[in-house]
Amino acid sequence: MTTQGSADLVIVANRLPVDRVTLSDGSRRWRRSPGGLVSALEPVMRSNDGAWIGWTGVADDETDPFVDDGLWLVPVPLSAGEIEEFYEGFSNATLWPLYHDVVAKPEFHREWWDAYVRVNRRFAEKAAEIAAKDAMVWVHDYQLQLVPQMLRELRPDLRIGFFLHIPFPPTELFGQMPWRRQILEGLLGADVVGFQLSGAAQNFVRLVRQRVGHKTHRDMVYLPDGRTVQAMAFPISIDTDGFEELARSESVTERAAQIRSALGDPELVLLGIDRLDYTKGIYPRLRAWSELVADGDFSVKDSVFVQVATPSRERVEQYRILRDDIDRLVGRINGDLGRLGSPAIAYMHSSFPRHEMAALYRAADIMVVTPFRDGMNLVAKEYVACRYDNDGALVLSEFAGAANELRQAWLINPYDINGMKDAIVEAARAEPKEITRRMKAMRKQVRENDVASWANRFLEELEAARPSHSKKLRP
Ligand code: GDG
Repeated sequence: MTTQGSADLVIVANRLPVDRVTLSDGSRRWRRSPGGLVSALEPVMRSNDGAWIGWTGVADDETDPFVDDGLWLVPVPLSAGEIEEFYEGFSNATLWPLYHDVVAKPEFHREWWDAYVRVNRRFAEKAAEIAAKDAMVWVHDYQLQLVPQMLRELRPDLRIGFFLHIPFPPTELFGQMPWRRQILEGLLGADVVGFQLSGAAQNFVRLVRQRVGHKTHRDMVYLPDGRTVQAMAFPISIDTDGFEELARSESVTERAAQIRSALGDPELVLLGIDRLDYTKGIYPRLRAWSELVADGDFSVKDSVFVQVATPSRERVEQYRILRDDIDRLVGRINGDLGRLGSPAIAYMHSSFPRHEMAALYRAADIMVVTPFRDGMNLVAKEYVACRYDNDGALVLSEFAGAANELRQAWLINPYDINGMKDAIVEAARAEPKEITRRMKAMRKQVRENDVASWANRFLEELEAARPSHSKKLRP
């Protein structure tokens, strides 16, 4: 057995919640990466000697564990070869497309799988080393599905939770995976396996019954050794108050007005914000918009579509192809339909600070979120959180997890371009009363279910998972 550490709560994720930045004087610092997850977990981590295990984002980085702003961060090194095979390969060119309905064709390579196993073992060994006796370990996402089982073997005393941020595919698609049984067994090392939606939890339980042969009942799996595993939905959310506060600030309000004036003070601003990813449905969305303009439903004189595509996974081939496709599409649409000073689409391939994101959300009359498949989609919830006047319309794909909660959005099927066009027209022509009714209901949902309540619910379930364990987290 590995020597035990002192952390009562351990988060294991592919990335640490910091980025290394080089300042103008050449010195190097860690900068906390923005994101609801870390701010939601920060309080409970501080009161429980929490530690976060993850990669620093830099190849062959051998940084020792360090404390950043009160958080204990424990780096796991990845070599350049492992980044290629484990991260870009198996995680992002095998699992990512397979789990998103095979929107792109997943590639199966045995060397990638070997790297996935090797890297997962490294994360599990690190967690085993730093977790205190009976500690809680919470493993995150598709890059680390083997960690629960590997860790369980090293440290049977731990309570282990796993949360998958992306969809879990139907049995027919998961069946393609050559290492399907190993992945299911990897996940079964956890006491609680969490998903965004209950349908995903059901897919998992069904697969365990079919492919591993364990007994199951509803959301429970019964293992031959007497242990049980619970598969449940925990829809993730955002720091709702934080977004609203930012949106209400004077500087965001000013910036939102500047954005509209920079766009030529159009009557209607539509907005899309996504990582540049083929699952996000950017292509059909822009096509729908271009047809609406070409058909004369909207004119570039008084309306514009702002599309922000944040650079993502640029070394993975499918992402390069997508970038070229979108560049070409935007160029063609603006070439055909734009006028001097009035493009049909204002396209930016760049990432922005949170402040600018909030200003964009404030500046947009209609937010258009059209993924082919998405675990949740936080952008949709962030837009809602920023619309404190109960104005603004959300057009949302029914294939985003968020559609389960944001029922009052204009729900669309991204494969149905005409349906998408109709929804955009309806949202643009809707009476203010109708817009308010819908937005109010969505705001209630997002206010009552923020990321802190998500994290607490998960940790409470994990705490309850093994009643024989007396250890409790300090609030
Ligand atoms: C995965 C799942 C699930 C984006 N561009 C910028 C920026 N962002 C922020 C957004 C939002 C986050 O990144 C993106 O989250 P999404 O949920 O929309 O999508 P994924 O990145 O695919 O996330 C997804 C999520 O995990 C959580 O479980 O919802 O389904 O795919 O918060 O605001 N933030 C800043 N600048 C940008 O340019 N500052």
